[in-house]
Amino acid sequence: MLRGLSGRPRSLSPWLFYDDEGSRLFEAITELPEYYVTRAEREILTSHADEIIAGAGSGDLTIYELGAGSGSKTGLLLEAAIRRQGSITYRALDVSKSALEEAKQRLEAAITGLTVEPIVSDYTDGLSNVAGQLNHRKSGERRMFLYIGSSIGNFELPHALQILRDVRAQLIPGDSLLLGADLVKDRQILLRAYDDAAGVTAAFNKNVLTRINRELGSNFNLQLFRHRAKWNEELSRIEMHLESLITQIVFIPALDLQVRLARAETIHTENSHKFTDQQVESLLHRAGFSVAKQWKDDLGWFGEYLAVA
Ligand code: AVI
Repeated sequence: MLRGLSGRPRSLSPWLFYDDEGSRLFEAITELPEYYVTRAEREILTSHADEIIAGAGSGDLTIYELGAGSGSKTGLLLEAAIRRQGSITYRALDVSKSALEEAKQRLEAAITGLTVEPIVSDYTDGLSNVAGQLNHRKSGERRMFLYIGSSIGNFELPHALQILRDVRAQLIPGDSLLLGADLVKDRQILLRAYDDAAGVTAAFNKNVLTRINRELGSNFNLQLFRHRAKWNEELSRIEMHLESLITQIVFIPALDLQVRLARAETIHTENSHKFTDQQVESLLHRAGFSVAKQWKDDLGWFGEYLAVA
């Protein structure tokens, strides 16, 4: 954080968004009329879950998910797997132990035939920290990894590629990865999705300052910052920033850092890359996968890619 805030341009890691309040605000974002991402992906999974699971091939399927979150879309795939083979083990990876425990309770109560095995892991730093849990393969196990929700878009491309390669290293021929990716579309639609009329995304973005104030004792005044969503055409991504409305100095005692912000200077808080089919395919190829099948929502705004090892 020290490097991001003292460097130019100034930045903060997007993973700081997800404290309890940030996770609640993100769930609220997924319900916004402007934020089509979650709805478009749910539409695909609702229409094609059986086909997706059939694409995973035969064998005793186990589903793994990176960044399991609230798991509401995943339920559609778990139910399809149960229709096919009677029961399913779902191994959910997430940094938050409490989110995983909550998801286990909720999903096992709602879906008969489901066993949830939480794996606490920050997969963004590689999967070697949970190698012990991943290396053990049940005999006859066929794996399907899920990396849905276009979380892949929140990483710079080299890091995104590394995550896909880490997943590939856990798979053997016949296993698969289901990757959800948000696609390039009209700029105004994208900007509205990241700067909604009700101001929920603005609150989500500014919440990072509240978190730093609470955890590091700083004195960011939220009134003196404005949420900005920008489309970066060259890098094909939406960027979220917090723009300083005046020239100001913020002190962060825990880092012993004074941040001098000029008027209109921004702190870059998130990237959300938007892909073409070709870009997703090329990323997957470079990570050692080939694309077996892909699906889109009716508007062609979101893509779901079944990649095989
Ligand atoms: C989690 N991730 C895929 C979201 C996105 O669309 O990039 C995070 C988000 N940021 C603002 N709105 C939603």
